[in-house]
Amino acid sequence: MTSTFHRPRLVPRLIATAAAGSLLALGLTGCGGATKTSTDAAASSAAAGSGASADPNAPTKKGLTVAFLPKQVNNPYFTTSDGGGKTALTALGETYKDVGTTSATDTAGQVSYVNTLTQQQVSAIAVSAQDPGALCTALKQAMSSGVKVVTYDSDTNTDCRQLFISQAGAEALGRSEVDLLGKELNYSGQIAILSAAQTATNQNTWIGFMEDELKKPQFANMKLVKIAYGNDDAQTSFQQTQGLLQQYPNLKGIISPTTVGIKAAAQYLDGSQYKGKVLLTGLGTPNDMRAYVQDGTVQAFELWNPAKLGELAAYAAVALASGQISGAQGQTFTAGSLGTFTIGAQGVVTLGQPTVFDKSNIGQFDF
Ligand code: RAM
Repeated sequence: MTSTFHRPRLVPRLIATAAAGSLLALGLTGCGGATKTSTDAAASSAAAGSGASADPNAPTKKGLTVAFLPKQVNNPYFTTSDGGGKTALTALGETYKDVGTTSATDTAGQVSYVNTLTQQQVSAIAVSAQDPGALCTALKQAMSSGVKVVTYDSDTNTDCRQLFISQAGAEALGRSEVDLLGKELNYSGQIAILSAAQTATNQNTWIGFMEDELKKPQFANMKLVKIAYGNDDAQTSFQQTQGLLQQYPNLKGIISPTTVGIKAAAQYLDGSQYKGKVLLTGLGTPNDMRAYVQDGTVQAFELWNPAKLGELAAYAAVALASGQISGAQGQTFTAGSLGTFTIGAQGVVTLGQPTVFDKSNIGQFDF
């Protein structure tokens, strides 16, 4: 496919930080003592470009621009995650840029942004994919023109990026949400899932593990009756919740693995006859969910720290753009105060474990 310049529909939100010379000394200084050989660099990995050689002791390049392209720019979750990216890039004296669509289902818009960033020859793109396949051609063009590509939060196909910065193990996330709801419901009753976009890689992966978890004998009396899609839009998610309750009056629980969805579902339940009767869990931010936990609409839910996810994506992008890593399994890089990370199979780097929030701890978190 030829490279076509598409003008983004939105004016990019540009929050650039100029390189501050004195801060550069704080930058990456190699890989925390890891000794990597060219054989390591060529180690097997499905990630595109990972066969390229890497030098863990290469200096951090100066004057890099890393562009964040979230699923959706007006989503507080991404404001926080990308803010973490900005923090990291500012600390390194590099330039941060943030562009994206207001809708989480504007796949064509997201592709346009990738093309524009490629034209602009940014050093690296950190993207949360709205749709795994749709971005591939554009991301491959970006990589072949020298732009490094990191996905974070929501992945594309493994050959369409160099690294995926994963928030937490997808399997543990999916299974634990079912386990949380199962305990709350005494393992009995109809349940539904309120997801984000139908194409979202992250939600679909988690849902796959939820469905698998539900096959275990202890869930024999819990039945998943519907997966609804709120498209990470507050109003659609609210209406979908209402629709679920109308269609399934005996519904006992909802899992919403999206910060927008769980907030809208909590809002709906809170103002309805179902408050405290239909239980809700999933992935939300403590700030969005605090009131609903305190008033008993929601007992427990999960999330990782989105700011740390963005920070890690930024450090990974800078390490790639500096040639310290190439994306091959086993390579390591340092991510400031987050520590040293090792690239796993298929170019996946995992931030850590999610936190379960409930009445006992929600007061301690502010994001
Ligand atoms: C929404 C988005 C994002 C997801 C979180 C949990 O903000 O769908 O991709 O990771 O929820």
